[in-house]
Amino acid sequence: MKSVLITGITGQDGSYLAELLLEQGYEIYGMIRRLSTPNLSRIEHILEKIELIEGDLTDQSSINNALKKSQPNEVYNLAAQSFVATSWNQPVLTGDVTGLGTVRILEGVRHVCPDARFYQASSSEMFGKVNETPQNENTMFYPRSPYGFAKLYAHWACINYRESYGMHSSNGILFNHESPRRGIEFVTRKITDAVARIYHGAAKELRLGNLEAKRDWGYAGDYVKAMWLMLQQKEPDDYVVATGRTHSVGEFAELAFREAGLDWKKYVKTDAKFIRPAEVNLLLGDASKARRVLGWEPEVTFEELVKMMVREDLKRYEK
Ligand code: NAP
Ligand code: G4F
Repeated sequence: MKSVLITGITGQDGSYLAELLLEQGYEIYGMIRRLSTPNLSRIEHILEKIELIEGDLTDQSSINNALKKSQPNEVYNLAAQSFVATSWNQPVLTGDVTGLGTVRILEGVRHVCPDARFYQASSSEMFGKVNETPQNENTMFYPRSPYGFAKLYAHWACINYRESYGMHSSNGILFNHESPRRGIEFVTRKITDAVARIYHGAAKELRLGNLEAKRDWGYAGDYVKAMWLMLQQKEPDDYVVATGRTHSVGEFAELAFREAGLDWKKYVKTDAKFIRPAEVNLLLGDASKARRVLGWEPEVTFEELVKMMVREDLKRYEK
């Protein structure tokens, strides 16, 4: 039986990836950090089928211990300080976890299990102030936040460990992907959660920042399949994973409110508090390499994604 270590297993992607790999028959180990209240809600339904190991991306010995204990054939590094807005408030922590944390785990793999295949959660945020549209694996990087430049450092670390030590390390340059399990501070979930609260009379308005920003939004359940496919290839490589369609924050809000029979214009207010020091205005990915080499295709459309998220939040508030 193949064994796998997932960092960030308590996050959105970690939970979907763990479900996928359980279906594939993997023995699953997840690295979790100590919190005052455990954050296991996304993996509650599979807790009996996986093993959790305490560890933190800022702590080398706990990472090494997790690798020794799990003896993984595959390692998925999904853990990060992943919220772009917070990265301006906590730039050093973001660099430590999201950037250096990746080097710590690469070092761990190099010493403890050098034959393990490694996946790095790279990000379309690295394209930042985009140099061309759509963005592909050869597009120049121009990060626009401490999160963006921490991910870029991690991205290049992954490539350098591949080239220096012959490690099977791949970067998935994933564009935004969402789901009903998306953290509540990210704009899509903030919107669908607010739609449900407004619908049920628990809120009167929704305050957002830049409504013009455009993102290539896909479904997280589809994107974790691409991660797994990357590690099944003979050779490690880097891949853009995206839908090839882009929509503005305003369009997302309009559709989400409409799904609940509400007019978004009546409820959405703009608030300077949510405007970022520097913005990534437009992301649109070209995933033709992933399609060609991995045979990967997104299955859930933008409209289906919005509907799925709104319906789940409406159900949650009904309860
Ligand atoms: P997420 O829901 O925010 O999950 C992040 C995970 O990292 C959580 O499990 C969190 O643990 C863990 N973590 C945070 N700090 C840690 C630390 N110091 N040590 C160990 N674990 C730590 O993120 P996601 O949306 O699933 O994204 C997964 C990865 O893909 C992230 O690296 C993200 O930056 C990257 N990415 C995401 C997208 C996207 O659109 N979702 C796109 C491109 C790249 P707690 O539960 O304890 O907080
Ligand atoms: O949902 P967001 O916070 O996601 P963002 O910044 O694009 O980052 C996400 O995707 C990246 C991939 O490109 C990941 F690497 C990263 O980990 C994360 O998952 O914001 C999306 C857009 C931004 O342009 C933001 O300025 O929505 C705009 N926005 C407008 N009002 C808002 C709000 N974002 C948030 N979070 N909250 C608002 O009120």
